[in-house]
Amino acid sequence: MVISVHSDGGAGKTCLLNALRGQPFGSALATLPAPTDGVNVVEWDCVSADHNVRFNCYDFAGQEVYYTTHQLFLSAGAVYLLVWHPRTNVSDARLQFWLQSIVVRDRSARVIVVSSHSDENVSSKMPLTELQMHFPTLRLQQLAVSSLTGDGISDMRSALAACAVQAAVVMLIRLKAL
Ligand SMILES: Nc1nc2c(ncn2[C@@H]2O[C@H](COP(=O)(O)OP(=O)(O)O)[C@@H](O)[C@H]2O)c(=O)[nH]1
Ligand SMILES: [Mg+2]
Repeated sequence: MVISVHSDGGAGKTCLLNALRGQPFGSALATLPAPTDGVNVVEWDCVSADHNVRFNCYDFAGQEVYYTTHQLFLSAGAVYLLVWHPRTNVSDARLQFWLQSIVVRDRSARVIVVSSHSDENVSSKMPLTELQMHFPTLRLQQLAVSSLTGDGISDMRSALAACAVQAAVVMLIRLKAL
């Protein structure tokens, strides 16, 4: 199963993937280029309360020069993480831009919109209802996390594993229908 992680640069994608994979905060910033250059692909065995799932995680560069190439990597059935730093204005974070780039590839994609940096206690006014109205075919949910303190990370593992299981069931049903 694929996790595809998107946002403008500096929102916290790489730190989030490290936190999900149980790596100490800042550790992989030492081993990975920061900001991420191009795309990093890492394998992760996600162990959550209910399911164990092996993910290939695509950590994309936020730099503008790469935005169009992201399209090449978006695969149907993937789980998408759209990371947003709540200190950034919602329109500046261009959530609609990223969702549009996902929906053209996979109209019923599962997308978790992630408010990062929850340790900074900035109130996050996530317009999820509005986004859902703009993109009615996407399956949107939101979570808040801190990769620094680990807050919300375990919930995110469970949410990702649940999304992966749902996606696998849908694929099986489609295969059986062939
Ligand atoms: N306080 C805090 N800082 C974070 C958190 N996540 C990332 N950062 C910092 O935000 C900056 C950008 O993070 P990074 O993961 O490289 O962003 P990316 O460009 O989206 O991959 C780095 O300086 C991180 O140390 C977090 O949850 N809390
Ligand atoms: Mg990065």
